[in-house]
Amino acid sequence: MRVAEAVGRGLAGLGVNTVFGVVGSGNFHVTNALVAGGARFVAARHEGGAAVMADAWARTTGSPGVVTVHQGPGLTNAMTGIAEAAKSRTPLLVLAAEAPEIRSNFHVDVAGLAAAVGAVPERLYSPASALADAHRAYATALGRRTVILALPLSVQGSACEPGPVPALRRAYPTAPAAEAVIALTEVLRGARRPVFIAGRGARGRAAELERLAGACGALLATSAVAKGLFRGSPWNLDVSGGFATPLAAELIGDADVIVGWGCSLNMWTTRHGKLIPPQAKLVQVDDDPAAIGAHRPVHLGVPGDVAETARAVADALGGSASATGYRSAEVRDRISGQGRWRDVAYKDESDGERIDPRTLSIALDDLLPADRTVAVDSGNFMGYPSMFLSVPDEAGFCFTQAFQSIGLGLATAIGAAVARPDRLAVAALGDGGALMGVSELETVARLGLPMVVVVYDDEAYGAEVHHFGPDGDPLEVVRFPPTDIAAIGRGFGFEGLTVRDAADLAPVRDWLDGPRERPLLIDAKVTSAHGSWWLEEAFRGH
Ligand SMILES: Cc1ncc(C[n+]2csc(CCOP(=O)(O)OP(=O)(O)O)c2C)c(N)n1
Repeated sequence: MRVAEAVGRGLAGLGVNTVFGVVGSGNFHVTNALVAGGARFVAARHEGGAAVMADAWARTTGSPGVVTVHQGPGLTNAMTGIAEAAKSRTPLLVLAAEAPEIRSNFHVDVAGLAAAVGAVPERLYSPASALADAHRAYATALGRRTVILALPLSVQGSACEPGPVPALRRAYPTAPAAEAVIALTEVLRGARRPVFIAGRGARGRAAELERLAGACGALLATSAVAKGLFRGSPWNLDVSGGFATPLAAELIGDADVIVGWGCSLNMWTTRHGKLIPPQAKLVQVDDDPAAIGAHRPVHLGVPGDVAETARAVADALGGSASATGYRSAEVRDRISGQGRWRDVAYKDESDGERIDPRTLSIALDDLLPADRTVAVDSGNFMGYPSMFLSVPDEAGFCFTQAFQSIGLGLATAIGAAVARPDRLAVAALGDGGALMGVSELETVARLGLPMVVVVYDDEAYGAEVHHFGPDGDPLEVVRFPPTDIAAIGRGFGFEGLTVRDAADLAPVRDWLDGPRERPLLIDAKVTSAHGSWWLEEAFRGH
């Protein structure tokens, strides 16, 4: 058997059941071997899209994503998606064909590319070690790393004797130290207004955190990437950071203890620290000790798994303990009345020609089924869908924004849709991001995904317009003539709808009630008189 086939079959044997990619001569055999081993192959139209789809699939399923690319340009095309995954600590395995000969026109320094974006470089060293190499690369990815496994063409084409694939070593969650549990219990026992901010590392651990929060009277918030985690709790403040409601910002700002759970507490989540009151004790729980204190100095750092730590501290507080803490009837009523962005009054700036993005988002929130996955691209518009579209749980929000690249939103929605075909995928894009990632519209149509793509179309790189406009800088370089994006969608096989007014959304109802055989693209011509209020905050990070 050739190495390429043994590696593909071996990875399928480890449980790889879905692979994204663009196939060329260098990854043809390994991809087909994965398919022969039982995996589904999802063809993307651009490797950047393929990498992002695999990333979003991994975030949505919790299992490592796999993407396969051709040597040279196949890998360089995928690099932005790989960088996003690496910065997000997505478990992702990139199967990258490699032309190691220095004179090959396909040659690139694969390990150098991996290192440059924070991914782990791995390779098939020889026919004899190939299966063990692939096994090691997959196990590393499983430990929440993005791994680029170089597949040298000469090794791939060599014969090998594939032995049995060893089972993956089971990993157990890290228990917190007993002293740390005592220290955190003491902090929470003394807390009068505690707030929990849960991040990516808390996904899937809402039950343990809600139990502990009940025992100490804490309010619940998340970072953007964990939006949806506490959906349904009357104590849910939703997202902390740039997207926080005025009420969430006020209540977090009055906290006396803030505990970050699997949350880096970075500049986005804390509004550059402004959301964290100076008098509050800041605690961070994370299974990666290097994450503790990385962005903000903390009063107490607890290395440990989020669920294990929450369980241990709840037990220490007293199994069925329940404290009032921050959970007064008044706070509950305020959250219920003002806890969502749509509860905040605003002046509708729609003018018949262009729709206010808030009005658009609220109307879509009402129209679209609650069982949805929302994926958001980057740009001035990005807060509107993030803040106004509710999601059913943390798997219902896919936010590939660690690298702050535009153009990833559509592929994100595809990966999430493949992972959760039971939910309606909603891709929320700016016109700039939509046109950058446009090739994957064909993938949506070809796969028959019942997706709604909403383009917040201001005919500009609005983020730049609103950033530089107030200084009187020339803006021709960031403005564009109108594009009929609905017609572009139709060309790819979508139903296309242009929206200038809330009434123009009526066909969305018909589409939802129909067979949804073709995906729907909504080109919403949005108002753009001024920048969004979270944008200024975002630009402070530049
Ligand atoms: C790959 C990449 N190129 C450039 C940028 C800089 N940038 C940030 S937002 C933005 C404009 C995005 O325009 P659009 O998608 O239409 O959304 P809008 O800001 O208009 O809401 C640009 C060019 C980026 N973040 N990523």
